[in-house]
Amino acid sequence: MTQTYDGGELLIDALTDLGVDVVFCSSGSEWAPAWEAFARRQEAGEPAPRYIDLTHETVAGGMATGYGLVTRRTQAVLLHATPGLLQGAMAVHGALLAGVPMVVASSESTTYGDGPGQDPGGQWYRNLSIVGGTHPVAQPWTKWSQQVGSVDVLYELVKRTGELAARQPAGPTYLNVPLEILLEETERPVRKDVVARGRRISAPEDVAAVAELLATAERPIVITETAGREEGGYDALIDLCESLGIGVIEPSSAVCANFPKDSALHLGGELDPYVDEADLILLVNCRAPYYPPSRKPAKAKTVVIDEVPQRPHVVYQVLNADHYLEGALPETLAQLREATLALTDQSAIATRSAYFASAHGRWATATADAEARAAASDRIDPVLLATKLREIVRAEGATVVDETITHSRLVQRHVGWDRPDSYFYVQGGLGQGIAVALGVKLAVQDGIVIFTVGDGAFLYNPIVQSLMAAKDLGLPVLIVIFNNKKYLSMKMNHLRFYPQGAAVQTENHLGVDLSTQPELSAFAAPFDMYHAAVDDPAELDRVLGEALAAVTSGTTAVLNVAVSR
Ligand SMILES: Cc1ncc(C[n+]2csc(CCOP(=O)(O)OP(=O)(O)O)c2C)c(N)n1
Repeated sequence: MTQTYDGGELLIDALTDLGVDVVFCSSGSEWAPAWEAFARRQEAGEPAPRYIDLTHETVAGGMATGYGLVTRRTQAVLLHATPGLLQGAMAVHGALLAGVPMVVASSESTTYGDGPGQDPGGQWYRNLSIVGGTHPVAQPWTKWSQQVGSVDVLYELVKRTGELAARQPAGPTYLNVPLEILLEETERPVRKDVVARGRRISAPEDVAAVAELLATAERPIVITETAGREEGGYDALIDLCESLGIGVIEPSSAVCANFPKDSALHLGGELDPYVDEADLILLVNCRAPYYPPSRKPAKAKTVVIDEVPQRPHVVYQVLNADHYLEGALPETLAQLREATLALTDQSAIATRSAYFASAHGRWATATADAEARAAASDRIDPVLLATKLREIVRAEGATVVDETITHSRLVQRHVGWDRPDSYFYVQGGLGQGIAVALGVKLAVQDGIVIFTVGDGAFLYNPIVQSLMAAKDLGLPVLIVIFNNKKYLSMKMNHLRFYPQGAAVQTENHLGVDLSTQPELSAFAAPFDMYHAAVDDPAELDRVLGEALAAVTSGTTAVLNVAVSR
């Protein structure tokens, strides 16, 4: 066995020192030096991140996103040159939206076989190269993108790439590592582990100004999309709102569990009528509260609480702030709570809490009414399916990964959540969801993961490659397809623009029909996974029970549920 130390060894050392514990790879010939380093370390019993081979870039990127959402660690994804990067681009963009720190790397030769050192192979000269290099390709959908110029800077540059990814707003960064640099023999670097990032706190006078507003407000509400994404954010938001009597809205743009749905302060997902009744609105990690963006609350002052409120990757953003608090989220919420408690009398808090409790009661009653109506249907209403899934989530402490479209509001409402990190909406383009669910499963280990998806989105997924990963890596997931045999969202949008148009008149809805789809659960058959199709409400409990039992015993289950809408 050769014992040389080269760029491949150095890359693995740098990723290790960044705290990366899993490397997700979709193969390309540039990774031979990394594979050598892994193989040598595995043989020698030396510590190294776990290495995972995936057969599609979307699966590699999506799994890293799911794993990063739960672990909050910096991820590493190895792709192939420009083609692999382009194939993986949607998943990397998804990581950008989901705020997952991730080092993405691929290669572009800069010497094409005419340089000194080892020959990288003719494919770079003949096939793979792109004018300008791969790093400008990645630049628009990553936080930062760069090419490595020499093996002498590789160690520190990989670490810098990871450190940048982990800073707020966290997200993917990209490094173009030419193969000849990975092949080059080099000195071992002086190694140093990357430590946790420092946390910011808000200036006390900024907090005091907001505390004064909050102490005297009669109808203060929080609107949040991603408070729960920060470590400790979910609990800090509960502490703030429960001790001060603040109502909470998680709008349909909320993408993770931020606040318990059964709290008496939870007002649901609709902004009306609360936004216009409110006299103070705290936008807590909420990058796009209103639509249209220029909609303004009738009378409320707005406090924006977010470590980086102006998200650089968001093109157009209207926050309408009267105050900003830009410290780390849990710390800032705790500071605000302390400062406001000292100024607020308990009777005012009780009055606010009682008002929001009755509003929550109306929302809970409407939720229960919708569930009763769904249970009375002779077909499987999607609300019934969501309600049944809630029973599993509560009983098993399961985590939901959601890639539904028209059903996402009802999944959020009727499956709901009562714990941090128990719900993740798949952000970005369709087709990454199974991979994200697998990454979440890799992180939660023995916990149950339920993946909810429409039939259209399911068909966008690299199904074969994702199920293969589920089987090979021992990551059983309960996949539940809300199947309405169409892209309902496309039809709804079309009708919004052309309510009496040619498509309606002629009953010719292009871009919608999926009625020729094969039996979707059958994709599980070659993998010996549990699979079933169901369209009878009376059968739903049985198949859900069987599917859950299969997952508990270690086998992925694909359940194709014909829903009524
Ligand atoms: C990669 C990608 N391509 C296309 C789209 C556009 N798109 C959004 S929703 C949708 C249809 C989803 O269908 P389905 O999952 O069955 O959900 P439904 O609309 O029926 O609720 C499509 C094609 C997208 N979001 N991402």
